[in-house]
Amino acid sequence: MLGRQTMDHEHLASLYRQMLLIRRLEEEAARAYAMGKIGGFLHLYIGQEAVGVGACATLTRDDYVVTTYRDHGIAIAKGMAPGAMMAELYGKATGCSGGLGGSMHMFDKPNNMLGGHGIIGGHIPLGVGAAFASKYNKDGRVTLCFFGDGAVSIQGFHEGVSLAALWKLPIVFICENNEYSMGTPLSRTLSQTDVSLKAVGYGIPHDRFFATDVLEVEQRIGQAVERARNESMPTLVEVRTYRFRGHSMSDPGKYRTAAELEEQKQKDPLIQARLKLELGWDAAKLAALEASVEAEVEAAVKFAEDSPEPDASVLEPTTYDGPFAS
Ligand SMILES: Cc1ncc(C[n+]2csc(CCOP(=O)(O)OP(=O)(O)O)c2C)c(N)n1
Ligand SMILES: [Mg+2]
Repeated sequence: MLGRQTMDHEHLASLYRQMLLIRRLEEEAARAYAMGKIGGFLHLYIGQEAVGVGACATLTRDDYVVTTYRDHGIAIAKGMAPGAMMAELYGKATGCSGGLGGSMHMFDKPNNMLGGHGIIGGHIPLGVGAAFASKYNKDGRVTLCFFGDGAVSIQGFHEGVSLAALWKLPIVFICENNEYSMGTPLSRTLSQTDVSLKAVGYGIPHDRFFATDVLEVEQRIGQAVERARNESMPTLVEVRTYRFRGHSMSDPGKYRTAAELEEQKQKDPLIQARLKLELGWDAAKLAALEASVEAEVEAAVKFAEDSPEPDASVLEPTTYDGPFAS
């Protein structure tokens, strides 16, 4: 964000810690899912962590974030407690949505995490609405709106970007281009596979880069956030990334070769960040950081395991009065 000339290893370590925390939480979630402790859908963010972590590092707590169903990592990066995230996956009452939403509905009001949404592109106008409110109320907040490459052919994307451009709203649209929509490669869904160029049709700035280096993600998204905050001008940023797991837990990923997956894993942003820390940071500090992540993950799993199921009495008020209406 500050255009760091020399590498600030303490800062990189804090970003690495978040990426590692997300990776380990999701590995444990996958394990719990295989054991039948988590039900429904589970879309893992493994491989894409640098996007959410680098992007959210540019925000304040007041700023808004909204995303799709691949939301666990982004929620953690926006400040959600790991226990609340894990308990939600377990469907427990202590989860961020009271255990009623599950994997696709990571909401966190105190951190202005506006969800987790299952309808492709449907949340993009919601993000635009949040940005409109910020401009109207002059509260100085910025909204980051994340979505997948599969969303850019959808009505909600075009309506959202069009209005944000017309009204010059403080929002950054972040397309996490992981090259696939479920099992369909980008080349079979888009005639123009440079997603960032969609911005030209709406007259807003755009950017496009690979999310290999979390510091670069922070710096490039930071430019767009500053533009939103200082000039109230939206930006469309296409961040090239890759998911190492299937679309969801039920996807064996047969539409891509083992060689392709292996090649992408060689560029794993988490490993890249760790290598930089190994070279330029204190080894004992790195070991302590990793041990603290393990302890935090273990505590989150224990919290979820030990938490109670939601009581049936919450169904009526949450259905008819709206969740957590107060
Ligand atoms: C409107 C709508 N159509 C279809 C679906 C089914 N669906 C769920 S995920 C998905 C693919 C989305 O791919 P992408 O936007 O690239 O996100 P990724 O899963 O790669 O993160 C589809 C088509 C849906 N949830 N919503
Ligand atoms: Mg995709």
